[in-house]
Amino acid sequence: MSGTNDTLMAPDPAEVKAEMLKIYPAKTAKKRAKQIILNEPDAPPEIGANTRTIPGIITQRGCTYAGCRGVVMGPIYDLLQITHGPVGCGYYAWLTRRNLVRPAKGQTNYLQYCMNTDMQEDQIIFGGEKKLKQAIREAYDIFKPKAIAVLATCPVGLIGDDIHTVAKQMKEELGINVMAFSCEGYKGVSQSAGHHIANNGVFKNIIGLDDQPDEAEFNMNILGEYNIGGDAWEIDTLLRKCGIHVTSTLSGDVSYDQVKKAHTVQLNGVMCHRSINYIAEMMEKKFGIPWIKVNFIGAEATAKTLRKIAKFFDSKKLTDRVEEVIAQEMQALRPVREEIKARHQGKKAALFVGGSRAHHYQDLFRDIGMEIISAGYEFAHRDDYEGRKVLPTIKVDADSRNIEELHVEADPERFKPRRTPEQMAALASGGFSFKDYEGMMVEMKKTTLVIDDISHHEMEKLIEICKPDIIGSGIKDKFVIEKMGVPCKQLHSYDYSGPYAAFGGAINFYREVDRMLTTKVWKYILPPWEKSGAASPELIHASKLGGAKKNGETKSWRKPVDEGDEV
Ligand code: CFM
Repeated sequence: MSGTNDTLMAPDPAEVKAEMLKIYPAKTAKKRAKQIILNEPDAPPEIGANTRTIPGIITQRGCTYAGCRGVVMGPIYDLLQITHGPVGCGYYAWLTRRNLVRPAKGQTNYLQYCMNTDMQEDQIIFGGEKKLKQAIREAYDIFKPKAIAVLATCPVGLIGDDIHTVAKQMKEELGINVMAFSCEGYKGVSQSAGHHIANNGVFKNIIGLDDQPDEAEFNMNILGEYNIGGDAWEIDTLLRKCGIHVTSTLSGDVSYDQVKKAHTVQLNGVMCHRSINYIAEMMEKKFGIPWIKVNFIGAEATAKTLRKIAKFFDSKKLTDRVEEVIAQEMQALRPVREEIKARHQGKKAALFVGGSRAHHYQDLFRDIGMEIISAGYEFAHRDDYEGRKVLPTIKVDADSRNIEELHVEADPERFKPRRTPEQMAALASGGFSFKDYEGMMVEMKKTTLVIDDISHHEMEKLIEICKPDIIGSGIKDKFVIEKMGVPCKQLHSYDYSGPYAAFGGAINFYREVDRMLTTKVWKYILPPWEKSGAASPELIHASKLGGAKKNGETKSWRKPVDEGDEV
């Protein structure tokens, strides 16, 4: 059972892989074999990623619309967003993700609204442009927003509604910024395509509209940070303590006006490489803003990131302050970490999350001495696994060709390198690197199983054979995992907890994992492989607890295992 080490063995990863593939038809097994890789940190082997999920396989992925509307656009809280499509598609538009906002007094916040054109059969047959125009007018009359975004769901593309022309016409009619996103759910193999479409739209339609920079000595953006459970607030508080100002967090608790001037900063820090690398790259080309990879998940990772940012700004004052803050924060964190580490050293975690967290959260588990036995993304690309060095070798297939690659050139007036060539050379010789995401695999142990777009079947096999003590994953598999007696930490929404970023967040995370690993509740769940020939789950539990029928009565299986146990 989970929570203890006694039954843990070290199964041969190659055998685990074979066992996972055994049940599949030959063609499926062949394809999945490319997505289940035994790691080689020194020279990460090629992994199959960002390819179509095989029909019939239960995947955790979402759709392109979810990636655009829900993930990247969603948190821009005063941009009025209208989903063009049937009403059911509006689901992802309404607080399904814990991207928290705390708009300042007097600021508008549309996050609690779900705006949808409610396409009916009529529009599917005769077209929905008229209804969309009406919806935009209606929304404008009621809310008088600064800007409106229209986001397409599948039928819009199928029937060929020209939402871009509608947006243009409405922009003229209303005199505000109206933009459209062709992010139909089927556009790509996952939500990843939706990130790219959103990046393009934000870059074309919002970034650069306001050239007035915030007044701050050290000024940067945090890109790819969505304030899940309050992470962006934790990061902002920490950076503020150090004296660093964040102009725009894309997109976490951010206003339309903040995004408009994102191009005025000196540096871009990229948290989630998968969802936002496009904007980072385009801002560098057009405006000359360099980007570095940052990671505020994990105490050691946070300290490393702060030092990297300080190095870029090259100021003694900032460097000293950063060291002071790290020392203070670590002093508070260390005793908690050590206490929890003592209880869980050597326990095993597996992580299957999205496009960046399956990497970042490894640091948090390692902070408390835990080992990562397997990890994988749902929809990341090869560069997120193997590092950006493989970018030139990634095959462009029909699915990726579907997504527009913007042609970006240096802005004739506004392009301004943030560092002189001499400064760049000095940074490089000091070991500083820009655009340097090395991916997940270099940081994982040799032969660790790296599994892309894991299926429910593979997850079950992994649990059955490798018996991890905890799994970090999402809502779609959380309860399947927990029914097998293994605690599952939701690393998308954090269940109802968080923040987990920066030092304060790390403490929250250690405590949460500690609670999950020490609770006795897992003793009451019998995983399927321990059941044998029993008639009902009640009976199995009753007999396991020594509570089988006594004098015609059945002892409740919910009774604690050990007398005196507190549950
Ligand atoms: Fe980036 Fe994200 Fe992620 Fe992502 Fe997501 Fe998310 Fe995620 Mo869920 S943007 S790739 S599309 S870090 S919603 S905040 S948790 S799958 S790992």
